[in-house]
Amino acid sequence: MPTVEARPGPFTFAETSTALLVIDMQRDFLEPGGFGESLGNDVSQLRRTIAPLAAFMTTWRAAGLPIIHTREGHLPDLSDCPPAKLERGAPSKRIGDPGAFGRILIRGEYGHDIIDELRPAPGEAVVDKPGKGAFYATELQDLLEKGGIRSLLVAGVTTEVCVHTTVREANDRGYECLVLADCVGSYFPEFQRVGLQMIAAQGGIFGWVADSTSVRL
Ligand code: TIU
Repeated sequence: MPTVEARPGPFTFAETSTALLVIDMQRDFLEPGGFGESLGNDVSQLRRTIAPLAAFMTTWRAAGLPIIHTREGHLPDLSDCPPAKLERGAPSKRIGDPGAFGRILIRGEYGHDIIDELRPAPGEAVVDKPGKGAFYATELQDLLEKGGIRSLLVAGVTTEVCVHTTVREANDRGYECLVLADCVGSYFPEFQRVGLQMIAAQGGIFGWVADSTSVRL
């Protein structure tokens, strides 16, 4: 069983019961012109995660271990999008509005899909979620139970929003989570730093944190 030198202490996982969970590495969050930028964010802050995560996914796949991808987005009729979420963002650049990559954060649109660099391999699960957390209104828990998964290595964007919500939810459900610091990103450097501290503080209040290079299979 690999042990990772993590914060606040060693994280040990069994390869047979661990999945890599890659959160929302979608064009709408990472590419200029997408939803993330429409909210006034600097997408370049997220793009530093792409190279380390691509390398880690290659290693993880080579070991024959499972990857689960998520995508945040909504049905074309927006019936699964709460009003307050719809009203966010600059006028005419809100969820469902036409953007550079199709309708913003709508399932089936080009911008909603995962960036080319991190495209899911055939057979890897892709979980579509309407919320920030990956458990709410999705099949994720069922997938994990059927796969016998007890631990998660977590990557993706954004650290303080969808990654945090998902890791908190996973922790409450009994999954042990190691967040890969170099493979999660925030639009805000301060939130990245504090977001990671929040996970590992208080003896690892809802998880562990380490760089992907610390994981040796
Ligand atoms: N805006 C922001 O920081 N994040 C999101 O809207 N979604 C995710 O974090 N995936």
